[in-house]
Amino acid sequence: MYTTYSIEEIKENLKLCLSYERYIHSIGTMEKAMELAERFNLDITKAQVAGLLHDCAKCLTNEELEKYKESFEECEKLSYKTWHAPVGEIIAQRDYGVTDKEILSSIRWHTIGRIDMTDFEKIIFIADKIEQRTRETDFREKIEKALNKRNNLDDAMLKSFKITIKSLLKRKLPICFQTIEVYNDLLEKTLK
Ligand code: DGI
Ligand code: FE
Ligand code: FE
Repeated sequence: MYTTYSIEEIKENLKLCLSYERYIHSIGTMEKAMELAERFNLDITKAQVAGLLHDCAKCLTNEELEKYKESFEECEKLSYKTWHAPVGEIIAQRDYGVTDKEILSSIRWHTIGRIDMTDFEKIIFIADKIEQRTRETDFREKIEKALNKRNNLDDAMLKSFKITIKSLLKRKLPICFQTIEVYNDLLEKTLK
C-alpha cells in the first residue's frame, strides 16, 4: 500500500544487496518499529515499511553515496556515516515507490535527527537503536530503560543522542551541529 512492492519483495531485494548483518538489522528495526507503533498508537503498516527501508541506501558504496551530496546538510558532508540517510530517502522514493511524506522523512532524519520530529519519526529513530536482533545489549538497554521509565519518546531520543555524541567524541569523529541542536532541544523538553 505504501510502496510499489510487497513487504516480501522488499525483503528479497534488501537481502540481495545489504550485508547479512545489515539485512538482519533491517528486519529487527521493522519488528521494533511495528511494536512501538502499536504501543504509541501510530500506523503499524507505515512503521513496517519505514523500519524495513530505513537503511536501504547502505546498499551503496561511499563513492556512490557521495554522488548525492547536494541532498546532504552542510554538516553531514564531513561525516560519511550519515550519508545513507539523505540518500535513503531518495532511494525509497525512486526505487521503492514510497510517496508517504512521513515514511520518507523518518528515513531522512533517522541518523542525525531533527528538531520537532513527529512521534512517527521518533519511533523509527528509536526502533533503529533498540532493535533486538543486532544492537549491542548495553546500548539498547540504556535507551529502552529511558523509554520505559516515563513511557516518553523524547527521553529515549535524548539518551540515544547522549550515547552517540559520547562515542563520536571518543572516536575523534566530527559531530554534526544539528545533532547538538537536537540534543539541546530534547534536554530542555525532557526537563519539564
Ligand atoms: O545506520 P545505523 O548504523 O543503523 O545507525 P545510524 O543511521 O543511526 O548511524 C549512526 C552512525 O552515524 C553512528 O556510527 C554514528 C554516526 N554519526 C556520524 N556523525 C554523526 C553520527 N550520528 C549522529 N547522530 N550525528 C552525527 O553527527
Ligand atoms: Fe542508519
Ligand atoms: Fe539502522
